[in-house]
Amino acid sequence: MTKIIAYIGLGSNLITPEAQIKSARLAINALDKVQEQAFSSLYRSPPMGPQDQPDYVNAVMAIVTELDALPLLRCLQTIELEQGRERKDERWGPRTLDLDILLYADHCIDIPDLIVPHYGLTERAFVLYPLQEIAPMLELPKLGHINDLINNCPLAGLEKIV
Ligand code: ROI
Repeated sequence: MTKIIAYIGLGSNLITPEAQIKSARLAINALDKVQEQAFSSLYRSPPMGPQDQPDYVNAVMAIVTELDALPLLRCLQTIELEQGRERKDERWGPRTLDLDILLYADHCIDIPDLIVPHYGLTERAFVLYPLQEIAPMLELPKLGHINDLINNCPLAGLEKIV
């Protein structure tokens, strides 16, 4: 199996979000056939969607992996559950941990459980800015250069956590 570079978006707005992101990073690193290549700063942003929920902490991680996209997704979903993720009916409600496959090399995937590139990517400053931090030259399949996406995406209150 060839090695693939994938980008994972991490987000949390419940139960010490910074700690959730840090322990998710450790859990992803502990996966078989996954190595961390880069990890962005942590960023804070107001919620996109319903406003009656806490601010989010977000980050983006680059990994090198020999897992196919769907097995990788299943591993990430297991980590979400281990960190207390509850699936609620409310759309875009608060969550202890959200792990999304943003990109999987230059593959375009559209199967019932998984759309890659991630469908919300171009509108989400909390994804694009940390992604640009760790991959400033990135060309995204179908979407173009990361810098062009950033130029069309206002910060919307996103702040780097120092
Ligand atoms: N808003 C922000 N700022 N960060 C997120 O990670 C995030 N995740 C979500 C929704 C509810 C869309 N809003 C978010 O899933």
